[in-house]
Amino acid sequence: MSKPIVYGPRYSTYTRAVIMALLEKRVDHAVVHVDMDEQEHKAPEHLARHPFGLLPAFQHGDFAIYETVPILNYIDDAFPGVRLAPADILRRTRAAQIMSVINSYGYRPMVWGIFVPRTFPQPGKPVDEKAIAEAVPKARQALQAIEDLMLNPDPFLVGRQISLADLLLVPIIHYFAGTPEGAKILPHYPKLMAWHTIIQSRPSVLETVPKVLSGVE
Ligand SMILES: N[C@@H](CCC(=O)N[C@@H](CS)C(=O)NCC(=O)O)C(=O)O
Repeated sequence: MSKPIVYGPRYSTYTRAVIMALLEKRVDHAVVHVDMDEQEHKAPEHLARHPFGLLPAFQHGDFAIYETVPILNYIDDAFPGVRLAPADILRRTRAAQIMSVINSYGYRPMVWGIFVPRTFPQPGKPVDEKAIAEAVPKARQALQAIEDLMLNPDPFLVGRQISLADLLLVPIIHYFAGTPEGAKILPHYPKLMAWHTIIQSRPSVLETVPKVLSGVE
């Protein structure tokens, strides 16, 4: 079958998680850039891949998927290599629960509520400090939940092996950690801090650092 294609920009946290899964499994793949600034994700060509106009979308042969969690599960099941879903039912369930917390409660306050307005202030407009301040307790609540759900003393979120939950979370924490709010809040979650320190040296993480973080254009 032809190699899988990821549609999305490498700076998108969800797209990055999918690319990291492919790297972890050593799957040869292609990435087709879909630019958010240019609104390419709302163009008919992309809406045909993802009716909600979000990123990423994924194609393997004639099988197309949108929504990151099923894409990650498909990659794990369809390709050989390291298993990214824990075999143990409790660990697998905790990983699924953490992914749900990330999607439902963590992504929006950390990325859109704090990282985006801090990193890309609108020219000529003051930063909406009130909106950022409102996102902070939401981010804290999600981080506390993830910290509580982590299974210690293992280095990754739910065990000794990296899991789909780690891949979904790392791009978000990577962005958030670079904001003043993240730098202040994250030290309150020692397990997450230790996890972030360890996972940052993972090849799949290093290979996918977005230009916005690496400073390379
Ligand atoms: N539920 C979607 C969320 C994907 C998502 O929000 N992606 C962001 C980029 S990281 C996006 O497409 N944002 C564009 C927009 O909100 O218009 C998934 O799990 O794939």
